[in-house]
Amino acid sequence: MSETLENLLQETRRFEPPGDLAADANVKADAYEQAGADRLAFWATQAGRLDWTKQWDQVLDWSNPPFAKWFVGGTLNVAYNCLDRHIEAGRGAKVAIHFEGEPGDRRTITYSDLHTSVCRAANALTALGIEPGDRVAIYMPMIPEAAVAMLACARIGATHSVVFGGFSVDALKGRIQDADAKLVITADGGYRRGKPSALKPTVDESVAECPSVEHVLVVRRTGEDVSWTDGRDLWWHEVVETADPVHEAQPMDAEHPLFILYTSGTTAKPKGILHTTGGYLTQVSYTFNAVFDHKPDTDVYWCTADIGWVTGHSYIVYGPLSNGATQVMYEGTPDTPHRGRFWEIVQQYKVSILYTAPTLIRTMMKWGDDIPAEYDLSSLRILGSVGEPINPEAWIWYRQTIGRGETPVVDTWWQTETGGIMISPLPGVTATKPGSAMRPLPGIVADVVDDQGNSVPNGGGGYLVLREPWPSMLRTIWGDDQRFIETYWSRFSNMYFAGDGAKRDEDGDLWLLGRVDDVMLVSGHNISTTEVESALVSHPKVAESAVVGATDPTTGQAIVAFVILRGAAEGDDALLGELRDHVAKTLGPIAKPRQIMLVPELPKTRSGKIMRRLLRDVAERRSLGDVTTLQDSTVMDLIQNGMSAGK
Ligand code: 6R9
Repeated sequence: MSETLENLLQETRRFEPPGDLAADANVKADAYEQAGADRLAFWATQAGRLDWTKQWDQVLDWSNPPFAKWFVGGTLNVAYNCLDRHIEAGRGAKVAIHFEGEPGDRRTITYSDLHTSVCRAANALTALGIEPGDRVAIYMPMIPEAAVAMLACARIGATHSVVFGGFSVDALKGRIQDADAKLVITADGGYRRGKPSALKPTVDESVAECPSVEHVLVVRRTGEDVSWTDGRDLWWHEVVETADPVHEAQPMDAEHPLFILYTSGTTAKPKGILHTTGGYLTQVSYTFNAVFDHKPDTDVYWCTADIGWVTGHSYIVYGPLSNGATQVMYEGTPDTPHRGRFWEIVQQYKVSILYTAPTLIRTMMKWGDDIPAEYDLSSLRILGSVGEPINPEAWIWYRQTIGRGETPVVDTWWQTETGGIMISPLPGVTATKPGSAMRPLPGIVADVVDDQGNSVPNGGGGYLVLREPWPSMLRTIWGDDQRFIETYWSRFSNMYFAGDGAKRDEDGDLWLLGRVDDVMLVSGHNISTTEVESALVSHPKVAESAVVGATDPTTGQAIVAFVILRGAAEGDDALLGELRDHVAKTLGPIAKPRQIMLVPELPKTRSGKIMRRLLRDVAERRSLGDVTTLQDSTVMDLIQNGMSAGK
């Protein structure tokens, strides 16, 4: 990219925190001052929220950048911090997880129950020969045993590698091999879209080519028949549920590897992002408390992510449990058996903090306001968003329709690599702007820089970078330090390159503009896909859109937009003209799409991010590239057959 990104979108709406929430907030404005005055002392204070078996000697060792060590010399156990200490404080009877299976089965799991399960699993894993530092692959549906498996690994110092349960044989095999996992923990299957969806056959096929795997531990969830390899395969209910429920958590070094999580990357080999123990838990625990203003005695929290993504690791397992939260865990899809399922769950459990993704918010918008209107959502007091830029109109819809026009919306920017939330409003402090993630959290130093790595002034756009190390930062790419340096630390010297475009507005607040690879270059102007998409979504008839730059003989690239209409809206040539004009009016004539295509669906990754690469193939009339990470592989047929194009 030769120039900085254009900033086109003007958004002037502001939402102050509710007075009572601000008065009673866990974190107040002075946190920014404290962290600004002494960042390392600030993080040391946050580390003090955890129980350490040995105090650290040094907060940060940055003598060999970019390889950071946090809380050097300290020891602690992550599972102890998520379980035992709550029980020791008399809160063992508190509900940790309200599990809601897709078929409607329910389980209420207290902290004591979860502790017992994790201790049994820890003993079982040890009996299977798993030792500290060994890798364990976890390939599971969204059931409590997934969290139990992760915590059991943490308890004995094994490094887990969770692979999303929707991934294919090749993806699972590659990840098991890259990490040399000794054990795979899986289930016969889980429930998706109203029926059982098998997992064990994928494991069988993968493990056939993974000589490092000694055992496969299988949870019985669906009860469907599975093929069985004697000696290798073991049932969870035979091995774990009969194991000794007493287990003493072992102290781990602060830098002991806690988990590896692979980021898919668009083309290249997946990167095994390595997270360690003390710094990771410090940051996810603090940010859960700060960003969601979590009150352990009254809040019920629900994060709709899958445990296979970093959001599930940090904000279903480690953040909430280290804070002693009560949370909902839901196994299935949002429209099974009906499109009100999410809101029914909010009503049923009186969820007060909801954390979900823009893709789901836009889907709910598309389904129409009358669905959430059927449920009592008055328990909600904080709404979170993560995963993609949230369009201002989707943000407003979330606040108005789900949050009664009262609840703060926290748009949280972070990555698998950052481990925890980095940029976000604080709900009791920040006057929010729809579509902006606002400011780096206390203790985080982010910036927007130009091509040369110079900070852009307010009103400018460029690349998002992190200027100082942070506790939950990735430590390396598993087995590939060189790639770690090249990917994140070589674009600019002494800065972490996040790969996202951003702008800083006149007030100094940050707006994320999507991956820099997606930026379009139109007649010499860099235009962000996010801004054009947001302009389209601000039209009352548009539910969702994805924008790409297609090669164009005159302008270099031209803007091609794919649009899903809201509810019952009818698409005709007049509407397409109106939408193009609407973008031109909102952002300026340079951003007017050359072409808009109405589509029934958009291609998304399994974590809900739009795959613009495939849409570029459509726009440029090429055959499609790799579609294996698509959530639904039939979507591209739908798009190519059901497209009505307008000029
Ligand atoms: C947590 C997660 C990371 C990428 C990141 C960015 C996008 C995430 C965002 C956001 C704008 C937000 N992203 N949150 N963009 N606003 N609030 O999603 O991790 O799967 O590794 O994806 O997601 O592009 O670089 P991961």
